[in-house]
Amino acid sequence: MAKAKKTAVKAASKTATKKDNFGGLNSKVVIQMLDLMIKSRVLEERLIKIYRAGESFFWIGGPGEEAWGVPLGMLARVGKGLDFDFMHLHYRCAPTVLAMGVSMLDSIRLMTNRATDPSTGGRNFSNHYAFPDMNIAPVTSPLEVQYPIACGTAHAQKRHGKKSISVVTGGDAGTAEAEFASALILSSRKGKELPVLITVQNNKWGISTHYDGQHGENEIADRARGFNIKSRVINGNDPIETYLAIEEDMAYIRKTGKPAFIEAHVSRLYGHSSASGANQEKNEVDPVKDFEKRVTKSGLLKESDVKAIWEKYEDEGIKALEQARTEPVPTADSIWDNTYVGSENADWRKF
Ligand SMILES: Cc1ncc(C[n+]2csc(CCOP(=O)(O)OP(=O)(O)O)c2C)c(N)n1
Ligand SMILES: [Mg+2]
Repeated sequence: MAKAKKTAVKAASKTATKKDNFGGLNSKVVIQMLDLMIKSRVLEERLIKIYRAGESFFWIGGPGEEAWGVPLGMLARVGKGLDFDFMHLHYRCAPTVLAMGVSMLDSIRLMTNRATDPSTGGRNFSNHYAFPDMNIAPVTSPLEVQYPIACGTAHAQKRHGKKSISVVTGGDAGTAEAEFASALILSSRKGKELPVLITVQNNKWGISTHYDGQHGENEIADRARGFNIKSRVINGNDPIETYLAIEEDMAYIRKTGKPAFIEAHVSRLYGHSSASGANQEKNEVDPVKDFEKRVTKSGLLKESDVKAIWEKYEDEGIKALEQARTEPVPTADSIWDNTYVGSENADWRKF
């Protein structure tokens, strides 16, 4: 564990290697990116093992979206309140929340339904995070509701005037929902544009329905272009291309107060969820393995350094699970906590 850290710091003192300049990014950023991508993969594979061992009921998550999600989390301005960015994420966002500073332990607490889970008190699925102190809005199971909600926080941020932005993520199939169209309209009205980064992670699947045959537009990004939103398609399996695109678009949104749109092509590496078996897909690009090869080929890290990173996080994941196992599950008397019951809005008859 200590060895991997030391190696990373030593390599970070270089600015780039001769063989690969990684889009001009500092080598410290490149190494941090690979480190977090591996961390995310190890966590997700741990969550799948937890499901298989019968220690949880359901798994859904983000293996295959690391090259997209990690740069996004690294570039977010993390904090609480309107001075900082708001994140409206979907259920494949583990890479992003880990890059923002969420721990493996808190993810495993959610997966194993512990009362100590800070997101939901042990009452929701894996990867349904909520971290108010980091402006990470609750991940919802109903697809796409996060899109117009992101316009709401963006509206408040615009009025606040501190150049913070809202970010929203979601899948390709979900764009069929009306809320997606609403967000394009709400964010782009002339003179009232909103500082929101609208994104779609296109893995070409909605559970078992393929992308082909479901879209009249040539690419999802075309729909944003129809509303004069700055829009592009990127290879979301390439973390360097992704980092540079998000960095540029975030700067544009902060400067102009206007929206931007990114369609990122990504992999779905373990199928939709545990409902479809959570088995590894052999025909999908593995962004973590690809980037690992690129980094070692460049000479920035040795294969042994990368192996040490995997081992470090395997160790962390196992220790986190052992810790979560010792913690209590929610009790029946907390069933109404954090619901409308008992609050001022509890009785609809009084509305
Ligand atoms: C409003 C709504 N309709 C249907 C579902 C059931 N459902 C859950 S995930 C999913 C597929 C979503 O596909 P996509 O938006 O492409 O995201 P991906 O899972 O591929 O990342 C569906 C239909 C839901 N959760 N919410
Ligand atoms: Mg999809």
